[in-house]
Order: sequence, then C-alpha cells, then structure tokens
Amino acid sequence: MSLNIGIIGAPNAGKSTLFNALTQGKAPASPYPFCTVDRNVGVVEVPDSRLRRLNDLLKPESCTPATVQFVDIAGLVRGASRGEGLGNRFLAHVREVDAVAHVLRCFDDETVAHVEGGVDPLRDAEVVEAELMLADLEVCERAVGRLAHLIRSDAKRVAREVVLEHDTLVRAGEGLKAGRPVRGQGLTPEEQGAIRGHQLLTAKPVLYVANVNESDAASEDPPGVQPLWRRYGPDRVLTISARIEEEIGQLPAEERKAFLADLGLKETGLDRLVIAGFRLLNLITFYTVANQKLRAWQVVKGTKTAEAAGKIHSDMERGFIRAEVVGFEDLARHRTMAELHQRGMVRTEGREYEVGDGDVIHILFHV
Ligand SMILES: Nc1nc2c(ncn2[C@@H]2O[C@H](COP(=O)(O)OP(=O)(O)OP(=O)(O)O)[C@@H](O)[C@H]2O)c(=O)[nH]1
Ligand SMILES: [Mg+2]
Repeated sequence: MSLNIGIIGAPNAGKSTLFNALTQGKAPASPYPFCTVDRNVGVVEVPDSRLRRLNDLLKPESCTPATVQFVDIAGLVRGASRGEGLGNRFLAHVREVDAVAHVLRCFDDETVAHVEGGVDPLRDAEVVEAELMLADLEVCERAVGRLAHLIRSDAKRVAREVVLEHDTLVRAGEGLKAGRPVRGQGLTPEEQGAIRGHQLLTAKPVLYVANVNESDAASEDPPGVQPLWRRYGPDRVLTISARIEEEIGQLPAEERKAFLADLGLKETGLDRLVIAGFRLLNLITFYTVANQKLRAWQVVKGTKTAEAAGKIHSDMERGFIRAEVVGFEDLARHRTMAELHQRGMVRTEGREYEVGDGDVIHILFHV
C-alpha cells in the first residue's frame, strides 16, 4: 500500500514533465495541449535517510523502502465536468488517490500554448477547482437522490449511518453550490467518514505546485506565486521548476547534490513533494526488521501497533502478542540491537501503543 498522489492541472501546466522528473518515466510531454491522453502511473521509492542509515547499521539481507505512486492525467479545461476536453474521462483515475498535486503554470514560454490565453496561475487554479466541484456536485446529487429514496421507503429501519451519509451529502452539495470545496466545509471527522466512499475530488487534501521558470527555481519571490501564497497559504504551495527537476532526474545520482547546490537548491522536487505529502496526510514512517529483512512503512500518525501490524499482514494483527520497540535515534547512537537489549532500551509495548515516527518495531505474533 503506497501513498498515492494524483497530478492534476490545466493543459500544458507541466504535469507530465513533473511526472517524468519524479518517476524518471517517459510520459510524452509536448508544447501542445492534451498531449497526455491516457493516464501515466509511476511508483517511486520514498527518499529516506533514516532507512539508509539503518541499512548501514543492521546490514540486512534486503532493504525495502516505502513507495509513492504518482498518477498523471490529461489536462482539465473549462467544461471538463460536462465532457469538454479529455479530462473528464480521467477524473475517475484521480478518485482513488490519497492526495492531489495541482500543477499551476507560472513559467512563461511563448512556444508553449496556453488554453486560457496567458499566464495566470490563480485563474487556472480556479478553473480547474470549479470543474472538480461540479463533478463532485453531480456525485452528491445522484447519491442524495438514491439515499433519500431508501430513507423514504423504509424510514423506521434505515440505519443511522445512512441518514448521516444522506445529510452530509446534502450539506456538501450546498457548500459546493456556494463555491466551497468539500475540504473547506468544516465537516467533522465522523461526517468525513460517512461520505468517504464517494471519493469526492475536492475532499482530498491538495498541494499546489507552482511550476516556475528555470531561472526562478531558487527565488524567494518567484513571479506569479505571491497570489497563490495569499489564497492558499505558503504551506500549501510548493515552488518547483519541472524543467530543472527533469534535468536533475537525468543526472547520475552522485552528481545531483552538486547540481542542486549550484542552483541554490537544497533538495530535489521529489524530496520536497514527498515531505509535503507526508505532512499533508499526517503520515509517519516506522521500520521493521524480521528475518534479516529491513523495511519502511508509512501510517497515519496516531495508528496503534496492532493496526500497524495489520498493514504488514492481517495475521499479525489477529495474532498480535506484543511489540519490541526501539527509537531510530537510540539505534543510531548505540549501533546494535544487542547493545540496546543490554542497556534495557528495548521497550515492550502492547496493541494500544501509538507508533512513533522513526520507531523500529519487531512484532511478535502467533499464527
Ligand atoms: N519553459 C518551461 N517549459 C516547461 C516547464 N515545464 C513544462 N514545460 C513545457 O511545457 C510543455 C507542456 O508540458 P507537459 O508536461 O506536457 O504539460 P501537461 O500539463 O502534461 O500537458 P497536457 O498533458 O497536455 O495536459 C512542454 O513543452 C514542456 O517542456 C518549465 O518549467 N519551463
Ligand atoms: Mg501531460
């Protein structure tokens, strides 16, 4: 189960260029709108310095990082929700993602056509967001019709959850009509849960990726980005030059650091996107070592050990006995598990223990 991020945006925003850079894939990218007709899917390893360090220390037979899956779809234009352009067909592919990276064109390049005329990332964001809201509204209205029928036909016996689902969808629909994405409607966690199955696009956490000119990649104030900061808040906006990321992706790994430093950048776009994605989704990483196999896993903060074990294998949740836990920092400092055992630094935790970021966990279970 990897983190799944959908890349959306207007045509020619640079989605496929970014996708290629992230996945080092070969999705077609061109200066003509609607270059992408089918979706592209790529899986990449989560960059993880702690995992590399653990691998050096523990020297396991195998080392498996967590992964992120990126899905690149066709550009969305005005009317997409009514079937304009190509995007509508592909909205289905983003319904399943955990989070959305919304690419906004901030670079200006006369050789790259712009379907709306000129560079204006905030307008583009609003056009795309409006289409997503219309698509969601349609889903809400259809579901409300169906649920209302169910409730009317059997009002006495209908489950409380169904009523909550119905009522929440009604409210979500009203919010959408007023121009508010579902994620900004202040739904309670219970309400969010009640409508999760409908996979509303505007309920998903979103990160705006400002695709800036190559020359602005390291700028403190890249042209076009200010209005995005004001509207969405600086934490939600990631400034990236997809072109530069593409160049970085083509370099041998050992040359990347120097290339980034030359440009005044500290991390690759992939690093920053993954870090931002983890923060957005409230994810943490834990590690397991079993049978000489080291592996990284990602879970939502607050996950209990037994539940985390279930992510690895359902048998492990069912037969959970206890977990032996060490913190990454302790292991990095004392270097071996034997040393930690000797010092009494290996904790024994039960099923209710909340997994910590960087925990190295050995799960004991019976089958
Ligand atoms: N100058 C410049 N050109 C870019 C940048 N990013 C993308 N491009 C160019 O813009 C054009 C469109 O890029 P794509 O990645 O194909 O855009 P897309 O969003 O996937 O477009 P569709 O699939 O048609 O929706 C290509 O010619 C890219 O080389 C950038 O940062 N700077
Ligand atoms: Mg494309």
